[in-house]
Amino acid sequence: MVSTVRILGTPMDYGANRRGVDMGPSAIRYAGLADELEQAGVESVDAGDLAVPRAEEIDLDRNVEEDADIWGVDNAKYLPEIADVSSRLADRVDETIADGEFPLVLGGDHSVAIGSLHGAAREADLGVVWFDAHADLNTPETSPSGNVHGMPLAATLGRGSFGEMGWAHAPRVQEDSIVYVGLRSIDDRERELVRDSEMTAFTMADVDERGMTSVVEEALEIATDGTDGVHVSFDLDVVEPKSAPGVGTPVRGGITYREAHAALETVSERHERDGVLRSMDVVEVNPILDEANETAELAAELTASAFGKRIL
Ligand code: HAR
Ligand code: MN
Ligand code: MN
Ligand code: MN
Repeated sequence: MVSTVRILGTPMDYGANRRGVDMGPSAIRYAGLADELEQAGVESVDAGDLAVPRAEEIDLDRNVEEDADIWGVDNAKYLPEIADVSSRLADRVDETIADGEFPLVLGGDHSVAIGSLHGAAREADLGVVWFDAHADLNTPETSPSGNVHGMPLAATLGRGSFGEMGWAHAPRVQEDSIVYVGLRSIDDRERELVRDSEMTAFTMADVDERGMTSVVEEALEIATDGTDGVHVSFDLDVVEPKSAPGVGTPVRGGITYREAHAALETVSERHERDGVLRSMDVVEVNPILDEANETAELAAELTASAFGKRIL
């Protein structure tokens, strides 16, 4: 069983191209996260939300033109704001682990993972299992959109201009300890980056062929090999849009409702055996794009599965 789960809401939407994902933490709480965790038999404490200034308060023209000068980087929207939130989130994650609790980060768009990973990898060599339709490996140099939620793994690995950014680059996360599950939407330049990397990628075709349980068992083997613990990053867009419509960048052909549960049940079984899980984030829930808060409900249920909730 995991130690007390500390919920760290991170209502950040600077990394996405559509507004509303900042309401993810509220939507997941409203969907009954605390009850779900109780049913899983874990204690939880809600540490509230990190303060994140609204995008409306920030002048985007300033962002695009001046940031290029200040940071030497263009094509990474809201980078100074993301740096600020990431540093504060990383501190919270690191503190949570130091206090003996388990950090559960609620996004927010996937750029929140930059802070989660940085914090969880301060005192440990960290493996990563990345559930996502997307590879999130663009650098500002390769990104077709400039949206940082397409870049968090590049940031963590210190690729491209992220190499100079200490708040982003987490040197105790090694490429060969990162495993993708569920990929199906990769940009052309990004495809080469994934192929040329030491990361392991289980695409949807691998899930079709081998089944989710076997894929996640192997993903955990790889992510635990030579590391002190594993971070699970769960982007809700890995799930088929019919079951998870409230995400900013839906891609059809995703994992089913049951496969999603099987994936996280497999994580929890492995954790019960040898305590591998160190931290987790659940991201990209956008309740505005959802008619009945279905995606947040799924996020809450899946989190409970990860922490040991079972059918019987
Ligand atoms: N690859 C595209 C880009 O870089 C879109 C990826 C972002 N979407 C996400 N992240 N939800 O997983 O812009
Ligand atoms: Mn993502
Ligand atoms: Mn995604
Ligand atoms: Mn290694």
